[in-house]
Amino acid sequence: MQELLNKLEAYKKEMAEFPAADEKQVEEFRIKYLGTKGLLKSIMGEMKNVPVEQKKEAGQLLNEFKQFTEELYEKRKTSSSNGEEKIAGETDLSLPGEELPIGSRHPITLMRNRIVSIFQRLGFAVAEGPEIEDDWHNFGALNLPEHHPARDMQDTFYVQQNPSFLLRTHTSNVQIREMEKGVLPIRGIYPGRVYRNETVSARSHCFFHQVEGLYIDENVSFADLKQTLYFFVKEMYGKDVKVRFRPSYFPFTEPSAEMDVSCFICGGEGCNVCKKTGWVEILGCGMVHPNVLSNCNIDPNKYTGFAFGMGIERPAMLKYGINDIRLFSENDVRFLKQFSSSI
Ligand code: 2NM
Repeated sequence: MQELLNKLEAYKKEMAEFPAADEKQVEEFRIKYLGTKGLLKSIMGEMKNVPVEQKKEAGQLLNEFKQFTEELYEKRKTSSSNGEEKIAGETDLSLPGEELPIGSRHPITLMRNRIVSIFQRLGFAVAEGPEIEDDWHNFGALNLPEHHPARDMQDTFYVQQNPSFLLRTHTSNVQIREMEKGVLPIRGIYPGRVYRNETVSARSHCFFHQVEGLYIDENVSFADLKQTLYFFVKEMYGKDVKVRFRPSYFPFTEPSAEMDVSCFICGGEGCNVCKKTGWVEILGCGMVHPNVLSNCNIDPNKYTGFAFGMGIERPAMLKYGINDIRLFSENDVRFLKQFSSSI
C-alpha cells in the first residue's frame, strides 16, 4: 500500500510540473494522463492485482488520485482559454474603445469666444492686460476726474497694502496700454474679468466679464462705429434684429451712446427680459475723448477713434437660460457640463 502511495505522489509531482502554457500542451496533458491509453486508465487497470483485503483502501487512494488529475486538467484548460481570450481582446481592433470623459467649455468662455470671433473677422486683434492695475491706467488716463464716484472705495476694490493699486473696474486699462505703445492704427478687441464692489445676488456679482473694442486711425468717424456695431449685431443676434442708439454719457467718450437691440426673447412684443419695452440694452460706445488720446500721447488733431464695451454675463444668461449669475463662479460640474459648442 505504501508503495502505491509513493507512486501516486510521484505522479502528482510530475503532473504538477507538466508544462501548460498553451492549449496544445494542455491537450498533451489530457492525452498522457486522462486519455484512453493514459496513465489513469493503466493505474485503474492495476486494481485487479490488488489483494482483496486491500481493495477498499486502494480504491479510495485511486479515486482521490483520479479527482486530483481531473481537477488539475480542468484548471489548466480554463486558465489557458482565458489567456487566449485576453490575447484576442488585445488584438481585436473591431472592439469599441474605452469611453473617455470629455470636458466642456465654460458658458462665459463660449459667449466671449462668440463675441471676439465676430470682431476678429473684421480684423480686430485680441489683447489682454493686468487685472491688478494702477490708478492711472484704470481711471486717470480715461478722463475720470479726481473725485468721480467710480473711484470711491464704495465701488472699487483697492489693494490694502498699497492703495495706489486696485482691481480693474473695466478692461479699458488694456486699451490705454495699447495706445501708450504708440503704434497706430489700432484695431483691437479686449476680453477679460473686471471687479466692482457690489453686493452679490442672483443678478449682480463683485466680479464679471467684459469685452471692449477700440479702433483708432485717421478719419475714423461715428459712421464707422455704427457700421461696425451693426455688423456685430447681425452676426450675433440674426439678420432680423432691429438696432437703436440712445445718447449717453461716459467720461472717456464724446459723443457717447448706448445701443439697444429689439428684444430677441419676445421679438419686441414685450416680456420680462425687455421689461415690456421691446428693447434690450447690449453695449455702450462712443468716440474716444480727445483728452484720452492726449493722455496716451496720440495727437487728437490727427487721429480719431471709436470704442465700445459690453458685458458677457447677461447675454450668456439669456442665451443659455441661466437665472442666477452666481452659477458662473460656483464651478458645480453638473452646471458646467451642460454647455457645448464648436468654439
Ligand atoms: C464702454 C463704453 C464706451 C471705452 C473707451 C475706451 C478708451 F480707452 F478708448 F477710452 N475704452 N473703452 C468704452 C467706451 C467702454 O463700455 C461700456
